[in-house]
Amino acid sequence: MENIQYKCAIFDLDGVLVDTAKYHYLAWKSLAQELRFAFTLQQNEALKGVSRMKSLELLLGFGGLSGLFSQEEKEQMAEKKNRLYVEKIMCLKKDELFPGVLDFFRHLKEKGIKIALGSASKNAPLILGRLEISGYFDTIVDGSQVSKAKPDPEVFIWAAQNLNIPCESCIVFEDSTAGLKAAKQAGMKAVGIGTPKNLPMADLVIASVDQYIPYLA
Ligand code: B16
Ligand code: MG
Repeated sequence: MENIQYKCAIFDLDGVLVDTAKYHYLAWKSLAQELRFAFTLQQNEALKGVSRMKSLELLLGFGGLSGLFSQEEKEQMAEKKNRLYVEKIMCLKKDELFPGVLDFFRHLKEKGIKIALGSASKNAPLILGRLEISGYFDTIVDGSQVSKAKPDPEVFIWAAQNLNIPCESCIVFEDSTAGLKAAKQAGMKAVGIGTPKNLPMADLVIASVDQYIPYLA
């Protein structure tokens, strides 16, 4: 991967800055239990980076319950799952921020590279507040501000536009397939956080964001 000086680093939230996927999983699992089917950690992988309503559709599919509920019933289920999830993230501690994140943010600030959030989560502001990192961001775009969920590039394009930076000068850090596709569609560099086997479409895969420090020009 070339050593370009990007002007903006856009971060996904869940799975890149903090492991909230485990709390999403527990909340969806409770809902599945109420509906009397088992929901596995492996199935939860498919929900990463996916919007709340799309996640519910996938969950109902895993339980063989697709097409059985009205829109109103599904909205009630999604609300219930969110209440369970919010209960859990209200207790999130700032030491749950992944190691190396603050170090990387400081390197970006030193280089004059803007920091943006591009998350599908409507709970992003609450999570950033709990982690005490809201002040690092030059712009925050979350699930409450976009009309099209990842893999649509809207969330990342908004972040770039808010900062008046061309898409090709942005680099995205993402842990999900949907998010990496969105970054590529936006014409941005897509760095996967995880393992190369799971993220084949990434331009580069690293285990944590601070491993990108040596690539900063
Ligand atoms: P909420 P990200 C995504 O966040 C999560 O990965 C995904 O599991 C979740 O369903 C989605 O946010 C919506 O979250 O229900 O809190 O609005 O990875 O894009 O930061
Ligand atoms: Mg994510």
